[in-house]
This record gives sequence, structure tokens and C-alpha cells, in this order.
Amino acid sequence: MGAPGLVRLPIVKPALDEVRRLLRGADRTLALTGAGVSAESGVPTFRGEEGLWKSYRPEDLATPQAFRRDPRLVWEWYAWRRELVAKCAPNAGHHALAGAAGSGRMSVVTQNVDGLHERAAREASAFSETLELHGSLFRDRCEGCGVRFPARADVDTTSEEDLPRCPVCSGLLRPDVVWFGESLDQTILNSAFSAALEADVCLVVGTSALVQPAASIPLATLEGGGVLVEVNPESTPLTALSAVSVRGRASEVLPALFA
Ligand code: BV8
Ligand code: ZN
Repeated sequence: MGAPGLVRLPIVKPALDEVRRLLRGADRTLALTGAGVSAESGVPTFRGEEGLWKSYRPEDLATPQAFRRDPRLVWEWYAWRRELVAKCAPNAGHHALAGAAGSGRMSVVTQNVDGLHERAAREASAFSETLELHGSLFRDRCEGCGVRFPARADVDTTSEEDLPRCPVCSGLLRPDVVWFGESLDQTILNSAFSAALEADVCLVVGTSALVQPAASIPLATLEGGGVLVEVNPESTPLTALSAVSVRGRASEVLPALFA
């Protein structure tokens, strides 16, 4: 008789029950998400094994200096990401959050620029506006006059002369995302912090909690007397501050939490 096969203990179950209890008791919940919530949709994370930053360094591409130095290279990276993300779809994690947000008891703040939370909300025909802290891959903005446009599908990055130009002032267009060293939209940031301050639970999903000021938003929930719950296969600087930290993937854990 061979040794009994190793049974995969449901180590997550007690944690899930505790999180469900916290969510049921919460009048207001804020979900803060990062690239990990989109990992199972096929969108590469930033710092993971196959991370976006592996092939490029943030200093080289996601900064205004990089864009001034080599707008063609920066546009090439964003055009590649836009094409890749356009083929991705929201996963069960996005849909679970969209459903919970549709009930009006949760708001979603994301660091992601992939638009997948918005798409999940539209598919759920749940009106729940996602606060996009770092902008959107699918909008362009004029470097000159600041006017914004829905992103054009194909960006010609053959040469600097071919890069997209503003029809209003002929200024160079750029992706409407927040680069390192750039300030976030103050209105969006204030809304995120006040939602966190009022939240009974801040559900932190799929972020390495390294990028500021986004990583400080959950601390406002603690200041307001609320608790943190984390969903991440790995630990992060917020793990020690979390009432529960579920070691799991967003597309499995979130549906289980809101089932
Ligand atoms: C600012 C848009 C004020 C672009 C992004 C020196 C000079 C200037 C600024 C600074 C400085 N030193 C520090 C700063 C602040 C800087 C910063 O935070 N730097 C860090 C790196 C130390 N922040 C800024 O510059 C911000 N602006 O501070 O303005 C100012 C102004 C002038 C001068 C001084 C200050 C602007 C930051 C915004 C940058 N833009 N994105 C683009 O996308 O191209 S940030 C980028 O990183 C993405 O938005 C991404 O979302 C974000 C954070 O990464 P994560 O989402 O956490 O992703 P990551 O890969 O790291 O982690 C994934 C996680 O998921 C992991 O934990 C993994 O375990 C987990 N996971 C994996 N699979 C799953 C999963 N979880 C669940 N389920 C799974 N299946
Ligand atoms: Zn313009």
C-alpha cells in the first residue's frame, strides 16, 4: 500500500471564510488593484518573471524624459502593449469585482492602464466607474495643448515624423498614462484617498505595493479604522498590515469571495 497521496489541504478556506465575514460586515469596501489582477487575462505584470520591466527598464520608457529623448521608442513600446492588451479579456477576477461594485457597496481603484475593469463593468452593465490612477493605454493626450483622444488603433512608429500629431495644435501625441516622475490627476487621487478613508475594508489585489502614491491608499483605510485584506500569491509590504492575506490568484479567489 503506497504512502497516501499528498492531499492539497484547503489552506485557503479559513482565510476565505474570514474575508467573507469581513466583506459581509462592511458598509463600504474599496478595492485597489495592480497588474496581478490582469495577469490571468494575459497582460504581463511589471515585475514578474515575464514582467514588462524585464525587457525594458522603467527609466528608459515610462518617463517624460524618455519620451523627450526618444519618442519613437516609447511609442513603439506602448503601441506593442496596446495591441497586446486589445486582444486580452477581463478574467473572472475583474467580473467578480464589477459585480460587487455594481451593488454600490464597493468602489474600484486601479493602477492598471489596461481598461479591463471598465470592460468588465460594461459587460456587467453595472454602472460603476473605476478610478484609473495611472491613466489609460487606450487614450492619447497632446503634449502641446493637453487635449485627449480615444487611442488610434495603429500608430506608425517608423520614424519620428510619422508619430501621431494633434489635429488641434499639431503637437506630438503621447499615451494618456502617468509616467514616473509625473503627478497623478489630483481629483482622481483625492477621490481614491477619501474612498479609502471611509472604507471598512480595503481589498488589495495583485499589486507589489511598491509604486507611490498608489501603495499608500490602503493606509488611509487603516487610519479610518478599517482593515486591509490582500489577495496575492506572494507577500508584499502590505502583508504585515493586513487582517487577512490570501495566498492565491485573483481569478480564483475573487469569485470565491463574492460568490
Ligand atoms: C509621483 C503607468 C509626484 C505607465 C505606472 C524619484 C523621482 C520621482 C518619483 C519618485 C522617485 N522615487 C520614488 C518616486 C515615486 C514614484 C515611485 O513610486 N517609484 C517606485 C518605483 C519607487 N512614483 C511616481 O513617480 C508617481 N508620481 O510620485 O508624482 C512626484 C512628481 C515629480 C517628482 C517627484 C514626485 C507616478 C507613478 C506612476 C507610474 N506609472 N504605470 C505604464 O503603465 O506604462 S506604474 C506601473 O507600476 C503600473 O501602473 C503598475 O500597475 C504599477 C505598480 O505595479 P503593480 O501593479 O504592483 O505590478 P507589479 O508587476 O509590480 O506587481 C504585480 C503583483 O501581482 C505582484 O505582487 C504579484 O505577486 C501579483 N500577482 C501576480 N499574478 C497574480 C498576482 N496577484 C493576484 N493574482 C495573480 N494571478
Ligand atoms: Zn494639441
